[in-house]
Amino acid sequence: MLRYLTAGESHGKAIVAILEGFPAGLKVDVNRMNKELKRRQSGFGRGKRMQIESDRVEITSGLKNNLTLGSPITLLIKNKDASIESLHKVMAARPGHADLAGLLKYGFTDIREVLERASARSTAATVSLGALCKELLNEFGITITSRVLSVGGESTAQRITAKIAEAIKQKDTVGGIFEVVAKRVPVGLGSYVQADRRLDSRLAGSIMSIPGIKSFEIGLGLGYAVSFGSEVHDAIYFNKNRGYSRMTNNAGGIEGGVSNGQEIVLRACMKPIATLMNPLDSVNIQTKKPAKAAIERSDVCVVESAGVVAESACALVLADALLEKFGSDSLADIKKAYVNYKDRIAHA
Ligand code: EPS
Repeated sequence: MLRYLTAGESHGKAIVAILEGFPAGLKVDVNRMNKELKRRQSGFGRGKRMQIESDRVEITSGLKNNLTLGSPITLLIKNKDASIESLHKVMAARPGHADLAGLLKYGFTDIREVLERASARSTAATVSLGALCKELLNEFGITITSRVLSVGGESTAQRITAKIAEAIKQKDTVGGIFEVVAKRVPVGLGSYVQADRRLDSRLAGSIMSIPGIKSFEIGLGLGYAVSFGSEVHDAIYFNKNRGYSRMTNNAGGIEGGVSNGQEIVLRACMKPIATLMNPLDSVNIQTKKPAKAAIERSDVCVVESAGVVAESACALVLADALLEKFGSDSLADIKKAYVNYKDRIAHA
């Protein structure tokens, strides 16, 4: 079982992740992992923090000569802005942020204590974990990519840029929809036999854990609600050379909670960032008097970055499901089991 924990405050010393259950014998390309971290920081609409940080991962355990040891892997990303001890108090909760619920839950008197950990800065840890899982998936030819489908209801590149520019001008923020596609995922990952083994529920949980994600769908998703079964289920064909095939992929690569060998297609909606430079009504948590919500340095649009984070969330689930199916100790053993299985499927 692949397990992980992350730690770190947005302006603390570092963001950290520990990954356990990762096999021995994988050669890790840290430069390639750092490219993933850089992708997370990119996109039109990111805030000033992205100009301060240039996230780079240090692997401080579980690796020798760039080869994984099978022991827990520690991933560390140092924060350049580590000013947590001197930052000002935050007194008016931002609608849409964890501010108010977190304040009440933990009994704080300063919203700063909430937003430091509730910050999407934690997604740097997710991406470092996902980058490592991508290194493993890469050994099996599995790739995961993402793209922005729409921002603020606009879907062409030009209109999306204009929409984000408008949000910047209006001191507002804007959300949107992104898509994640995983290619060459073998048939048979996940299972229909138990709720917590279903690949779709695991992907949903992983993607919904990304801050700001408000909806998630697989394949045709909500589109299933307006169609007849005959119009949307992917008919099955067989050819001696190619084996089983489909002409469509409305299922998004998953049937009955099991990968079916088609591309896995996921979509999610990232809400507009909660920090508005022209803030909404809120309340001062000390005086209880009306106040405008706090203004913190923030982003305007992070749909592209959210897609990169979701690739990692997806990579974590697929790597876990792959290890569950083919073994998890030694990469050489896993590869043998994988080849055997592929051979059986090819002759099924
Ligand atoms: C982020 C770092 C944060 C924010 C953003 C994401 O840094 P700072 O608060 O110092 O500007 O830019 O987080 C949020 C907007 C949020 O609401 O959590 C990052 O590294 O992605």
